[in-house]
Amino acid sequence: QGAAVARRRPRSGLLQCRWGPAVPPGQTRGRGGRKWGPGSWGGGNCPVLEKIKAIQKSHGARSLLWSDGGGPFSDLSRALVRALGSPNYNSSDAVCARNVHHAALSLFGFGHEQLVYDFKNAKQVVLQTRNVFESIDVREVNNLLDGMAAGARLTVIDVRATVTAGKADRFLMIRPGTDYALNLAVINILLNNHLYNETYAHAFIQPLDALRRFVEPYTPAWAEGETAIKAENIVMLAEDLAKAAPAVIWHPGWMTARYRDSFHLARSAYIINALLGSVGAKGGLPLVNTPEYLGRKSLNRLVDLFPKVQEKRADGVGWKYPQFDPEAGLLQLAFKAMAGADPYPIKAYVAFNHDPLSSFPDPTVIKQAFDQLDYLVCVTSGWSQTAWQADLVLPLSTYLERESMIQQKNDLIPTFFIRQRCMEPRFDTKADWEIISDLARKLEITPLAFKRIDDLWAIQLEGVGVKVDELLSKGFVELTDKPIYRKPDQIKFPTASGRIEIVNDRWEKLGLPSLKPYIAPVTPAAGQFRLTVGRCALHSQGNTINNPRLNARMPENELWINQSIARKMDIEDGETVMVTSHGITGQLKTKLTEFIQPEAVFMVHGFGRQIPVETRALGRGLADNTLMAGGLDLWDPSGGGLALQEHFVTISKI
Ligand SMILES: Nc1nc2c(c(=O)[nH]1)N[C@H]1C(S)=C(S)[C@@H](COP(=O)(O)OP(=O)(O)OC[C@H]3O[C@@H](n4cnc5c(=O)[nH]c(N)nc54)[C@H](O)[C@@H]3O)O[C@H]1N2
Ligand SMILES: Nc1nc2c(c(=O)[nH]1)N[C@H]1C(S)=C(S)[C@@H](COP(=O)(O)OP(=O)(O)OC[C@H]3O[C@@H](n4cnc5c(=O)[nH]c(N)nc54)[C@H](O)[C@@H]3O)O[C@H]1N2
Ligand SMILES: [Mo]
Repeated sequence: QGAAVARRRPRSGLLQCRWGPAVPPGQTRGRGGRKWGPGSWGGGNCPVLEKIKAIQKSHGARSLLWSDGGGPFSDLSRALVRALGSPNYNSSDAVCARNVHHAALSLFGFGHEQLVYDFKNAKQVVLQTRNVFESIDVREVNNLLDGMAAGARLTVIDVRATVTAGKADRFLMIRPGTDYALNLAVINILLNNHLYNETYAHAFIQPLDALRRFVEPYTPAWAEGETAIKAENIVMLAEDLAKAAPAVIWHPGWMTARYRDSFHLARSAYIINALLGSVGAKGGLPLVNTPEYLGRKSLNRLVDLFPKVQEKRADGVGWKYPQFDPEAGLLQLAFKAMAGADPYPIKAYVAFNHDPLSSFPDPTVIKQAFDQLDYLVCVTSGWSQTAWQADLVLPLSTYLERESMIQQKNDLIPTFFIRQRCMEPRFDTKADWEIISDLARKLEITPLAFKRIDDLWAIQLEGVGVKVDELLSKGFVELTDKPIYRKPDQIKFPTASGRIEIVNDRWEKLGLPSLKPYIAPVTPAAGQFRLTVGRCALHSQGNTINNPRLNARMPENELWINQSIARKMDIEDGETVMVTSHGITGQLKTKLTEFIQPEAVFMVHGFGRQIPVETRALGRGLADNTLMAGGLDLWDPSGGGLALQEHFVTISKI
């Protein structure tokens, strides 16, 4: 991969694009497929620095866009973007968890990461659109297995039988896109059959009457017609949950960029938890604890070293769309701004450890937006679809070859942890903090111009009361011995009413109803299927497909299709078929199974790589996002997440 190019060069090099041959007349310039060769890490003459400076000088500081995968490691990136005077930092979360994040904000006043899934102590766990044992968070897997060993019962609601479904006590195969109907019926049962926790509801939920009136038409019998799940099974599920309450988790979803009502689906899941009294409870969704809650201090954030940029964000978040959290923005709208120079031109873009061309729908349209850029930089540890289009690639050390910023995990036990460098980089790469510090030094942003990682750690830890040596020797420093669960009288929601807001004024004022009536999803036309997507246990998104060992085990994805339907179409198991959507066609091998809902087909995300240097991955399998033409415009107006599963494909024999 990228590193293979670097291998031939001395340690001072920098992968830098050289322009390819001139484009024949009549064709657009276009990016990609250029010749690549070494550059230098910069000495006096740093190309990235000069370019960014020049662009910001002629188009304003705001003409810089920066995106990454978000999460706890992005503090340094955010700080640099602020220091450069641009409001346009975006995470990738619009294609991941934005809907559930905003759903939590609208109900509780805090984001989804302020609640823990206490799998270890749960008695009933419902996983809806969650494949815990294949779409992995290691600690979560262990906790759920521990919980199940201690007797927790597992219900899985999915459009297909996953490994997680295979381990479940109850598997409910649902029609794709109808989960909201199911949840409304569950709320209906809880309220009408007095299965909810009245004391909790009285103390924490407002207004319950509005909710009661709203769910009246959504009976279990009605939901059966939508979801294809038997009414009696829906009732049984609600009753089982009520018996186990409050040690119940109805998971509100993680990758929730699926439908136009995913925000409301996530809200309904949270509301079910609230009615069962599990929000805040042991074995349910207790609140995380912060160091401040224990009378301690959080890590200092580097982003706070700089004043907030007052300029309006290019993606409209915070002004045109006041309902959304401006911390992460919505990248699809930043691409729109880039394409149309509206509200202003975006001329430089840094994709930091991030591959939007494989993780956002409609890569053709994104590439057209890239044509409006003067400069596209990718910081990456391996080739990616986006890096291939870049003007400059800065090679990043892999995680074992770099140390990282100290992290804080707010949890039942708030914890600090540190990642150390295990080995020197094999190739000519640098750690993320080294790359950013180098830039900062040259830009004279002194507070971020760290010479040693210890200087960065020292700023993070100032006044925190934890020594770096302790972190280095233990890896993790926990702030209490035991998990802390709050008593009900210690729970406060940071909303206007101090309670869980079933009706939220911020959204209502924008004409976005808090209780949105159910709209049935489009039923696929004859011969069509709804495209559903997800992860597999072996690969990490698209970035491991070319890894030799992982590629040997799983070189391509396959198309799950309902066996009875496939047989009628004369399609065999393992046969290569044409998959077409919006006029775009690809080929994929089939996997025939009874265990997928007949309206859906499913494929693992991340395959169908298209860049020649990834020799093993090249052209193997199919990229789901290429089948999502027009997808940048399909997003949940209340939650901001893209609706990646509002696309249909036709399958035909070759
Ligand atoms: N091994 C591995 N683990 C990972 C990742 C990885 O790339 N590889 N990625 C990580 C990341 S970034 C994330 S966000 C998480 C994602 O974690 P999850 O959200 O659990 O993972 P997914 O596989 O996207 O989707 C879960 C399930 O939703 C189902 N589904 C699709 N449509 C519907 C529907 O309409 N209704 C219902 N009920 N179910 C539906 C799919 O069949 C799938 O089994 O995984 C994380 N863990
Ligand atoms: N169509 C469709 N789109 C999706 C999804 C989907 O299921 N379908 N899933 C969505 C989800 S849940 C998420 S979180 C986003 C993720 O979207 P991205 O964040 O774009 O995806 P990643 O592949 O995790 O990260 C991309 C970059 O991380 C860097 N990287 C980090 N570690 C490594 C490594 O060890 N090897 C290599 N080669 N590169 C590394 C590389 O620069 C790589 O290009 O995508 C979303 N987009
Ligand atoms: Mo994700």
